[in-house]
Amino acid sequence: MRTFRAAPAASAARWASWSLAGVLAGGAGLATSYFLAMAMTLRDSPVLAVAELVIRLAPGALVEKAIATVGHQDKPLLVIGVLVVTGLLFAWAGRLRSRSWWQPLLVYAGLAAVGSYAVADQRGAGFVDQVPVVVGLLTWAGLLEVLTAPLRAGAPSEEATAPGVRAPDGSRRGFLLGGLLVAGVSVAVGLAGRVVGQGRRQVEQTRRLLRLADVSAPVVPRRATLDLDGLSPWETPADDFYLVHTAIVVPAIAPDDWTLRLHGMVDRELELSYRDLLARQHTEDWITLNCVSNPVGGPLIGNAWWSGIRLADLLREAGVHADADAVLQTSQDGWTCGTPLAALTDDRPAMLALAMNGRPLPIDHGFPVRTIVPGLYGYVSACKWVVDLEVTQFSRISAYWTQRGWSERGPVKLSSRIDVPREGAEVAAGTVRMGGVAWAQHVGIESVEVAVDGGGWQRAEISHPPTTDAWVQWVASARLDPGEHRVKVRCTDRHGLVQTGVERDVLPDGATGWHTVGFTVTGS
Ligand SMILES: Nc1nc2c(c(=O)[nH]1)N[C@H]1C(S)=C(S)[C@@H](COP(=O)(O)O)O[C@H]1N2
Ligand SMILES: [Mo]
Repeated sequence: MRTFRAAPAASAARWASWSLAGVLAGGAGLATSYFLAMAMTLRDSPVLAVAELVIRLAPGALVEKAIATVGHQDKPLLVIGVLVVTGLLFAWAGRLRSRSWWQPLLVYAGLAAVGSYAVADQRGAGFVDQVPVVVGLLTWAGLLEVLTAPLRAGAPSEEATAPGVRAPDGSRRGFLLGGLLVAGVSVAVGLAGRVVGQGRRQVEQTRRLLRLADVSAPVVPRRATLDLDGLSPWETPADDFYLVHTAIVVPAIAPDDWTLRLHGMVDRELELSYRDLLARQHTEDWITLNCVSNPVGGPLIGNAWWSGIRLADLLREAGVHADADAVLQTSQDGWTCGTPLAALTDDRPAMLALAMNGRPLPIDHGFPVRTIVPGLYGYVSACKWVVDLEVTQFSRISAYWTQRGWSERGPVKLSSRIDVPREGAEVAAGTVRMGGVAWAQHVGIESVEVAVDGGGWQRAEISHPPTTDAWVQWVASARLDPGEHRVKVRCTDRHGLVQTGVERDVLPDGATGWHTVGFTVTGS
């Protein structure tokens, strides 16, 4: 039985110290994760992601009521709410540390799991979006140890703490100094995050307000689409358009700060500003962009309405030397690609694009200016945040992906994909409708065929967009009995080339093979 108890005031002070240590370590973790999210230009910090998750999970009626009650303050209030709850949990974790080293870790891990889930639940989130959460968790765990070290030294065990016995002055001072330092650094890191995030926010603001007079809104051509539930939309919305880039910190370039140098094997070097581009004749087209890393049937493809300046015109003005055969493109993030000069000067609408689907390019898609070349994979042509074009020869250059084993030339391979039914889907017996997309940029799709359960090829209906640079949609149907079925698809281009069934990996110049989908037809 214990005969002595710490005087209430001293005990309260000790509890307060442990709680404070928990809150300070937690705050430092939040500050680091916020800074990282801003520096990596991820959309939001984990805290905001959690707040948004709460909004998504809350019943609609409740959200509406909350908005009606607190007006437009609902979001800040929600963020504050999330911060208060986390703060209390941080304090609790701090106290737990007075008893055990692993219990606070469980609290932190739980919080990190919620943050991680919220981040992953955001549209288009990937592995890198988890980095701030992980670093935040490590910061919590590490700093809690550091901050509570003096407290643990000052109170080695409960029995030894007699009434009126205070922690030695040294450890007390140590705790306070450590706490102040952590608090100060956290605030500094948080502010730094704000400053870093501001660049992108300002550019995003400029982008939103930008009105491009010569850019017209996309109007999906009538004959370009077919009607089938589950088919990829013929025009890929910018928000759903696949993203591939090597940059972790995506360049945020204000249009006024952007210039492009066109030089190398030319008679006259050109230096162009964003305004120069705006003043020029615009070209617009539907163009389907593909990634060479797209596996057969994969999602790394999209079709958009691009507006910009024809590269053929600029190159003619610069006066390209006869012995040049390549253009080395450089992004402001240092990424490079080598593009065949011929693809930029022939009749295809290769362009410096300013707009995607009638709006200035999203930052992640290369704002303010990127290159788009129909018929070439993105890795050899579609330079985002492009700032330099050097007319040169392939024999003299090597570019980012070619240095890493990918082919120097990257013409898009004709291919096709099944969107409906999905792999593993269950569909009702009777006439089963199938559909998808097919592409053979700048040559055009002549026909699409499907084969069910190893039967013969059967012609699908295809859509007829007004350009060969965009994909077509296809639809087919078959009467199928209940049971397991497999469908495969292939296409033929207008030169008569039939899509090969030989299966090849994406490396070094794009996958081949027929997309195949297995599904179940249910009885009745
Ligand atoms: N600056 C830069 N541009 C780039 C890349 C990159 O990593 N950095 N990736 C290329 C690749 S591999 C592809 S497939 C396309 C993808 O363009 P998107 O992200 O707009 O879909 O961009 C190309 N342009
Ligand atoms: Mo790519």
